Amino acid sequence: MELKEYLVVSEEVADAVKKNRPVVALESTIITHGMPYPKNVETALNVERIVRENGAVPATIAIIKGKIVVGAVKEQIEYLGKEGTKIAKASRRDLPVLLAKGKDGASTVATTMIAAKLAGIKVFATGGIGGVHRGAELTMDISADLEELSNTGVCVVCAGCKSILDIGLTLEYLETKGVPVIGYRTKEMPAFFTVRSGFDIDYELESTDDIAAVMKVKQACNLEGGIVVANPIPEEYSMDYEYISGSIEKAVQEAKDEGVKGKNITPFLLERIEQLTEGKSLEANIHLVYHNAALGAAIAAGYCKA
Ligand code: PSU
Ligand code: MN
Repeated sequence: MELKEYLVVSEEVADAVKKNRPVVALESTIITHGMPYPKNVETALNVERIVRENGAVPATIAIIKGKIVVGAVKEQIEYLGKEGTKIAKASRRDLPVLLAKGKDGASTVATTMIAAKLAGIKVFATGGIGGVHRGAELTMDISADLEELSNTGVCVVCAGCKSILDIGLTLEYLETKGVPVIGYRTKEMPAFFTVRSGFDIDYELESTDDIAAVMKVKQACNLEGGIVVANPIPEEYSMDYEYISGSIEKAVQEAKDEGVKGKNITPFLLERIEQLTEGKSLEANIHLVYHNAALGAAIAAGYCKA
């Protein structure tokens, strides 16, 4: 068995990688588990368009019928969006089983990083990364995304992480694992729906070329692993801190009461928060993903010319 039996890279993406042109990887769990149909498909296609408008080739990643697809086409994105949570959420541990069984899977941040690296893609844009869950000192629920960031050399552009997680512990974990966290024009870790979280980050960089330079140096020095670029949601879409915190607290309590665990927690919380905010969280979510797609394309372009 060889990798090429399991990895299908679209011609456009393969060609761009070969010619050192900017490419941005995109995940599919955000489509299947992060947003409802049909907004999920509409958003995924808009994200691809935004990446293109900003000078890069989009590469939506998913596991389809036992293949890691890098550069999914519109029909595949529609399929993922319609099937939604019927498709398995696929993190690192799920990948070999789904591939061996010829099944479908939605790539999380971890799996998208793995696939991006296999395809030679350096930049990946998404909404939020997984992290250390609240109460992890008892549940040990720590996303495999953090381990992947420690090992896999891809730059992940996100709007921080949601306060469904313990943001402080997530930052501690990233520090332990040697993952640089860079604030794009901010010194504060953004909390997904809000610009602020109350947690400082060590490095603020002002330009995409500065970020590309960090990526290049990291690679030159054989410092394995990824980079987190935290890009705050645009002010005009940032939600009221008290309002969103109230909804998150309520959703977290419900998850506890209903005994929701493991990989089901994040999708459960996302859906409940959307209901509790009457769809306002979804609008914020969509806009921050667009914002990250544009920044990801600019970083990828900076990397290619550096
Ligand atoms: N956070 C979000 N939206 C998401 C996810 C996280 O705000 O859709 C998804 C991403 O795919 C992420 C995954 O990689 O959930 C993390 O899940 P877990 O905590 O089970 O590793
Ligand atoms: Mn988990």
